[in-house]
Amino acid sequence: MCNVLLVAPRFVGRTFASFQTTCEMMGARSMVPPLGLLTVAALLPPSWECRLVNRNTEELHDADLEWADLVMTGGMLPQQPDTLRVIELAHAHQKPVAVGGPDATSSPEVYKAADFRVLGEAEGVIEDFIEAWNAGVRQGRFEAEKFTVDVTRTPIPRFDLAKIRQYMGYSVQFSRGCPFTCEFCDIIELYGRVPRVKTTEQMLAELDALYRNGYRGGLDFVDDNFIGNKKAVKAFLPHLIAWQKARGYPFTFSTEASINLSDDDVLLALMREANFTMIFVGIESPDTETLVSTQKTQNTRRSLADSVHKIYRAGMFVNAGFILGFDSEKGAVADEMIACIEATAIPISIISLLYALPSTQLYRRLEKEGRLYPADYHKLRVSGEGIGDQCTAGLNFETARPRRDILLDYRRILAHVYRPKAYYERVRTVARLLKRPKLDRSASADPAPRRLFTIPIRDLAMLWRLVRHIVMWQPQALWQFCKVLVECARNNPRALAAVGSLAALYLHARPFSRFVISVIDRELALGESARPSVLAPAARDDEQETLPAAKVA
Ligand code: B12
Ligand code: SF4
Repeated sequence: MCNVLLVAPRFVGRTFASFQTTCEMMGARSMVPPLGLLTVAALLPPSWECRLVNRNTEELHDADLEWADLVMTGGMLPQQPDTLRVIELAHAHQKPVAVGGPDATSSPEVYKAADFRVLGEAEGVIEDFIEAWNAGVRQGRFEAEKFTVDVTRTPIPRFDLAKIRQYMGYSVQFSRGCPFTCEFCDIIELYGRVPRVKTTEQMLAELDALYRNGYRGGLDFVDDNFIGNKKAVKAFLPHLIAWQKARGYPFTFSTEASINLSDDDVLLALMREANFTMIFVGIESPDTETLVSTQKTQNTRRSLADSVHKIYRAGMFVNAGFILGFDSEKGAVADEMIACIEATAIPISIISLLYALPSTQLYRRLEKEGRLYPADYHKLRVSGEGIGDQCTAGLNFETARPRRDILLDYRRILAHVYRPKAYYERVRTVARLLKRPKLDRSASADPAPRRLFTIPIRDLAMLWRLVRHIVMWQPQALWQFCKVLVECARNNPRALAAVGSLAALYLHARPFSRFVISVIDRELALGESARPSVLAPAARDDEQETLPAAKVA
């Protein structure tokens, strides 16, 4: 018996991917519950009682810590400062802390204050930890063997621990790992290059658990690359389609996939039929030389616009990532990137500065070349306030072309693509091209939604809420929004939900892009004086005794 308090640490600063304003508009406090911690909870012995406190959505009270015998915490890089704070808080209550998750796995040396460091995928190491805990051990480092965890043994995450009203939806995971080798990517270092997939039965059991709990709505497949193992995903999707049809399509899905999805008509058709509505694609750069030098060759030898539009025609809209600051950039790249964003017509283009994440090929190369800045370099550069992700903390290294030029390019792209007119022009193209399927909801066991004429009152209420927010916070976008909405209602009404979603996402994207511009302006004003010195390799706190897999220190 053990009382385990799982604590999701707060994200520091402001980040694009948090979509904070969109969440608030929808009455939520965060996008999704922390699936890593929900999975860890499911791996603990049934006799251990678990509670979850997410510091992004609720307070951590003294009483929570008093209740706990053990605190388990961890997350991603922007959660690092708060993870360290949680360790302090737990220690102030004399409670031992086990830390894990992607950032602890990538940078274990940062978390020396924790009593236990449980690194890598929990499925591969938790049994040793539990055994040690039960034997009275109260300190140690445990490490899962890399990329060998059999995800077919991963239990159903403890979805019940999350207070769903605080979130936009849930996330699930079908596969881990990605077959590609992009130089800047930490996925392949953390989860490997051979995608490991769950079984169909396992996946459907997860969906059943959510469905039985009464959940309906968005489900994000947080796979690193949903189509990383095409054979497996093609075998799974027909069952997913049958599951959805049999229940009248209770879920709408989103995921992340590489652009070669557009080469596979069968896969596109299956995902459409399963009710996937949004795909995140890493486009990174329109420049072939850059893509080749960063080892993202799957994005070359194609018209990006044709590929993206093909996904639209299959009924799914695309959000994409773009990056500036690669060594291969010869001169100004702003015009080319703006042209690419406009030609592909991707409304939510997450444009960031290249960031060398710990433990990536890029990090190792820059370290060898003596070009890395210290971890807290942005505090030296500009005031640390609000700095949260690669948009504001990027370029953590000595760049090949002048830093000022990259920042000016970045500023120009953001200022251009997030103007209301430019944004809604892209939404208009989506609204025109998106061919959403007609879903047969007749098998639904849920009470039929109340309607005004033919439109569900729930949808009308959501539209009203959205319009109110646009009027209050983005009056300059109201006209553009109304034009696209009316045009879409006339010509392609099935795409209306996507237009609504994209308008809701813009409530966050526009102010966030302006915030990033203000940070860049601050840095540009400081000029060379803000330039940190590079990190001498010897200055790194390089750990340390790495113990063999799953052994106690
Ligand atoms: C979904 C996702 C998001 C979502 C939602 C995140 C959320 N709140 O849960 C969104 C879109 C918001 C997001 C944003 C970002 N993300 Co993100 N995200 C992911 C993604 C794709 C899946 C996360 C997930 O749910 N995984 C499924 C669970 C089961 O896996 P897991 O979390 O790794 O947990 C396992 C182990 O790590 C371990 N474990 C986890 N926690 C703990 C705790 C303890 C105590 C123990 C013992 C073990 C343990 O056991 C689990 C089971 O094996 C991962 C990649 C990945 N494959 O995980 C990136 C990832 C976590 N994100 C990352 C980053 C950098 C970001 C951003 C900062 C930048 C970006 N990529 O846009 C932003 C900013 C976040 C913000 N909110 O401000 C990096 C983190 C790198 C690092 N060193 O910390 C990752 C690894 C990959 C990447 N490059 O995108 N992200
Ligand atoms: S395609 Fe995406 S997940 Fe795969 S290696 Fe490249 S950046 Fe990483």
